[in-house]
Amino acid sequence: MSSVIESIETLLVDLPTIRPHKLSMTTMACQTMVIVRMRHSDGIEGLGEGTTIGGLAYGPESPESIKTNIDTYLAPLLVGQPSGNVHALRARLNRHARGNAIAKSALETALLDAQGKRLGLSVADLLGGARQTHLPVLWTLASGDTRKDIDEALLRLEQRRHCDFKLKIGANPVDQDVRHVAAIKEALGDRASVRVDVNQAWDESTAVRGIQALQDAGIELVEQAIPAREHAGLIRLANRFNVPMLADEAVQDARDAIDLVSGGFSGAFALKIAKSGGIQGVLELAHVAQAAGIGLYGGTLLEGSIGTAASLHAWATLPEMAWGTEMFGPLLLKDDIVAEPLSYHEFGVDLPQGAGLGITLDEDKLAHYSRKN
Ligand code: MUC
Ligand code: MG
Repeated sequence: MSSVIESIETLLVDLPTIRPHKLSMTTMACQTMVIVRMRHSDGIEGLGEGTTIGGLAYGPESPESIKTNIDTYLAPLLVGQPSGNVHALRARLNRHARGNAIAKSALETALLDAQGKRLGLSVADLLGGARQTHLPVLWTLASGDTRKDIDEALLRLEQRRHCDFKLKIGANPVDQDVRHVAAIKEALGDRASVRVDVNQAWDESTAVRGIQALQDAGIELVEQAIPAREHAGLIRLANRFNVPMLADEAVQDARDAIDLVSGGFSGAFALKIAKSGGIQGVLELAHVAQAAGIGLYGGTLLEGSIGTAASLHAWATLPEMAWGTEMFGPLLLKDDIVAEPLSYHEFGVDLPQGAGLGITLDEDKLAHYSRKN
């Protein structure tokens, strides 16, 4: 008899970060992941992860809402259903539940992990095959201190772990942020690509002033300078400057991609499985971008190893991305809940091998870091 989904367990897992991570809207000292354990009647377990940044600071889903909404609304739509048809199960979730992209992404990851294990294929193979097995990974400098950020970047370069750096700005007055960025770019020179992420903190006129100064300082990419919903403003900024604009919060899914492209956006799109409700949704977005000649960037919501591995399987199926990836989430955390951490070396990360995601839980660590109530 074919397999059915038997149970779906969700766990809130709190892991401390290696240093405070300062973004325009919050400072993180800890990351909370929602880990999904989906058990099937053929004995296979699928793993998934739904993770956001800073409670409700980044978007409308918090770790607690992700867990509650899976437990109360989404899991009952899946339990008892045949295990193997991920397309049908995704459609069922979308038919009965609106929004909740991160929760849906966690569930779809668990479905794909289980299906891969069932068929003896990696998730990338399940999606048609990997075109890359070692993906470039950038590092985000966000200690909040210029000297510390420079030292951190120099160390990463020396370790050959990262040669592209993203600076989180927008929390301070624009002139102060620009001085901080320019000092880091000057210290690193041609050894590294330096980009910034403003996380929506500026209005358009501040953005015009800030981006002009960042462009003059040699910054290579400006991510989400203005609020997510201001598509017309983002298009104006992209047309005004030579330095490319990277749309992040503005482009959640293929629909946003079509709006931006048809409005004349030139620049790049940050992909995140969490924004698009999972791997299938993010690949739809990627394919729109590819058809429109928009460059891609493999983004993270600072997921741990499970969410990062899921993203890597998706990115691996695409041609090399114009702006690489930022799949460094596990490196920002003091510890891990998987038996074999992802392998970071030579300025990138290896696509995990093995069936499904290629990830095995460390049960002791999972129990240790799981929230008890
Ligand atoms: C974002 O907005 O890009 C990615 C790296 C990082 O430090 O924060 C994220 C989210
Ligand atoms: Mg961003």
